[in-house]
Amino acid sequence: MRLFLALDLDAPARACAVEVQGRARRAPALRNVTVRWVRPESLHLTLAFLGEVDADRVAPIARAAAEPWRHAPFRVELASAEAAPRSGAPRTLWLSVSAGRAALAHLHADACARMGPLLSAPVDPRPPGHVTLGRLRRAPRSSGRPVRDAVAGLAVPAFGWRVDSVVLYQSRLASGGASYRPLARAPLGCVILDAVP
Ligand code: 3AM
Repeated sequence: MRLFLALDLDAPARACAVEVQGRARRAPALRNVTVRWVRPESLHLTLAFLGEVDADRVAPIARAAAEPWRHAPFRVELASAEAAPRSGAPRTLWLSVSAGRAALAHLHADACARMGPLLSAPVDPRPPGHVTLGRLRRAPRSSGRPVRDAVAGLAVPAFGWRVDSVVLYQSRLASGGASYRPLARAPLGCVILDAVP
């Protein structure tokens, strides 16, 4: 089973991301390439991709993901849309995190420490930093410059939300795009607030 941990956007942030998707769809440079847009209900910030996991490992991973996270809730802000990678054929359109990176890196490190012992391969050590809006299908290299310029020109107003939980998702790949099924959810906020002897 293909699993990942993610942070859900709240409803207003989701609406902002959908609005950016709508403007991107109408950008002339993007009409010449095929983009598989992430459905509104599937928009998320990937905290850690856990990979393909054997069926017998799913329950312990779900139990671990359902344990409260010792991390205070924090605010994530997104600003600026980008086409990645920054050179060559563009493959992904995303919104970059502009605030909350340190908290995200910390939570990601916690997720790696919690999930690592339950997985057969290490978790990608790169801290998270974007919300994917869409994926380009076989875009030619020559589309890179116009696509990157069009996406950078979207003038995204900064928006964000308060992260207060982590969700374990199963990713199901299909020809129409991936769909994500929540398997476990746990709150942030289980912190010791004062010195405890
Ligand atoms: O939508 P984003 O980019 O946030 O890119 C995949 C997606 O994240 C990422 O996991 C999320 C759910 O599918 N992903 C897929 N395969 C991956 C891999 N091999 C991966 N991340 C790292 N390594």
